[in-house]
Amino acid sequence: MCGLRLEARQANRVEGGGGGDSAMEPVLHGYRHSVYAWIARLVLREKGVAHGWREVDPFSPFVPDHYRALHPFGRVPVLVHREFVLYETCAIARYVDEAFEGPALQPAGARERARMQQIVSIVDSYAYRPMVRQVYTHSVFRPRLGRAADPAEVVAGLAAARTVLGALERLVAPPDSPRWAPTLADLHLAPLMGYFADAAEGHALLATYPRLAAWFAAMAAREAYRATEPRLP
Ligand SMILES: N[C@@H](CCC(=O)N[C@@H](CS)C(=O)NCC(=O)O)C(=O)O
Repeated sequence: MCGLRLEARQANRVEGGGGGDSAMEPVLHGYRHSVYAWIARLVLREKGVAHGWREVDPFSPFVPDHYRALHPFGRVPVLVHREFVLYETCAIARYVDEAFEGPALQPAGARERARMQQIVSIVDSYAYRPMVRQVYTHSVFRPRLGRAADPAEVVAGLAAARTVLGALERLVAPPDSPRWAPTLADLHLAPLMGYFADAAEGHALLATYPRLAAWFAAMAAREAYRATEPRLP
């Protein structure tokens, strides 16, 4: 089941390792541009879990009823593993780490696990909206797709991002030892930071937080990050 293999896409299926029975593999329902779907794909990749993919656009007015049956809030992602249906990215990440073979993505100690959960919670509670929905969406995503963007959203997002980056500067553990291995906190934060740093303003602001910038450079260089990074048209 485990063992990382270079990405090979087939129709709506992603091979990750093991070469096992595809009917037994989990299927991730997600949107190609979603940062939360990216987190789930990054966790699956780091864990070395082969998985299928079903594309669903949660922003479309036509989210199908069968998808709403999986996710009552109509968001992405959802993981379906045999009869087990799971939504909420932090729950998906923990399930993938605990239900499959592969490298451990959660530390053993109580304090280290608490720090990991703290960073995941900061991402969900304080970082996603300003850094992705305001800065990235209005500086990168909308302009590149030819859609209307609001520069005031970028300014407001950057202001809120300063508090987030200041907190994370004190909390992240840069990979400065050979025994360093990513945790679910790193894998939750890296896609969000990747989108934020894709904006020129975000990139410049991140550079003023040296520990966080070093941490992000190391995360962005990982094979799993590069293999799962979404591409805009
Ligand atoms: N708490 C959810 C958040 C997921 C989420 O907000 N996903 C976004 C895409 S990145 C979404 O589906 N947005 C659709 C919408 O806001 O209507 C999780 O952790 O999975």
